[in-house]
Amino acid sequence: MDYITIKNLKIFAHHGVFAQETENGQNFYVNAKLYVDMERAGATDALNDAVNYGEVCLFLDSFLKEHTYKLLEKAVTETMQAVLLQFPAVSGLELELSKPQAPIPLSFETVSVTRSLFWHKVYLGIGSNLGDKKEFLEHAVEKLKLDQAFRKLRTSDWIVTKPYGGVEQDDFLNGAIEAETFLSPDALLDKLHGIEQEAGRERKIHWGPRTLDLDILLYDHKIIDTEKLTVPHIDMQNRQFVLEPLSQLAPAYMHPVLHKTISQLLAELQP
Ligand code: A4P
Ligand code: MG
Repeated sequence: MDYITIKNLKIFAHHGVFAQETENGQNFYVNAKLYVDMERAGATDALNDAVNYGEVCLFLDSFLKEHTYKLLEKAVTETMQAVLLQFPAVSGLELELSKPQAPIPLSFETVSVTRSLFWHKVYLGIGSNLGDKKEFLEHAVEKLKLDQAFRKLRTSDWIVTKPYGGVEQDDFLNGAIEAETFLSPDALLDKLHGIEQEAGRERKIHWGPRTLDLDILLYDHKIIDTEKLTVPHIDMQNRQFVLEPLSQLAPAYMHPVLHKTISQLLAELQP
């Protein structure tokens, strides 16, 4: 993967836990690795096709000067998000913030915190079978669109589907959503639960009626199996109401466990 490196960019700023640090300020140093596809810039030699590293340095300088954080961890996290939002061609970055004058009464060269943040491709399943179903789906999509943790959002058609899973209930309206997010899988799940709750979702009957259901179908090509989260969604290959809309958005996407494309899985499911 192509990347730009920035080494030891010196920035005078006011981050720290102690009053004298936020009042007097001190020097910080930034090391950054910015992942950028350079295919085009490498061919055209045009600055317009490149991420201007001068602009990135100026942005880092003003962002870290304008804000004051107690912790390096928080400063790094907020700065990484700001860079991703300010420079859309940066697909991810690693950022180290170091503080050589940290108030430690010992001899040391520097202390630093390093984190990384990337845009991830995600596919979500969405469904409703209570009340104004279309309104619930569209309101959820609006919420995601307004949230800066998501970009490049696309939706499938909404399709009417018969209830799956043996609980007698009203027909569903289902769809799929494609987006990029910088949220981790757990943070994404929490965000989706928040949107479900706002839609008045009550968790009563397993597989029962719901105003809004948002599931994570795919997260990059990651395989996750924790108590809270199974990705790819554990039952997606058996669900026409998932595969049909998903195949509109990502027919060639390879299921990382079953090693079949979404189109193949849909074809195998259809009678
Ligand atoms: N969880 C684990 N993996 C995931 C994931 N990939 N995405 C955990 C989302 N959640 C995941 O889900 C229970 C817990 O699953 C979550 O707290 C999370 O930690 P839930 O949404 O609270 O409960 P639920 O929806 O009742 O159960 P479940 O198993 O999620 O049901 P599904 O799979 O969502 O299915 N028929 C049609 N035609 N259309 C539908 O949309 N939906 C269902 C519900 C049944 N029949 C349907 C439809
Ligand atoms: Mg669910």
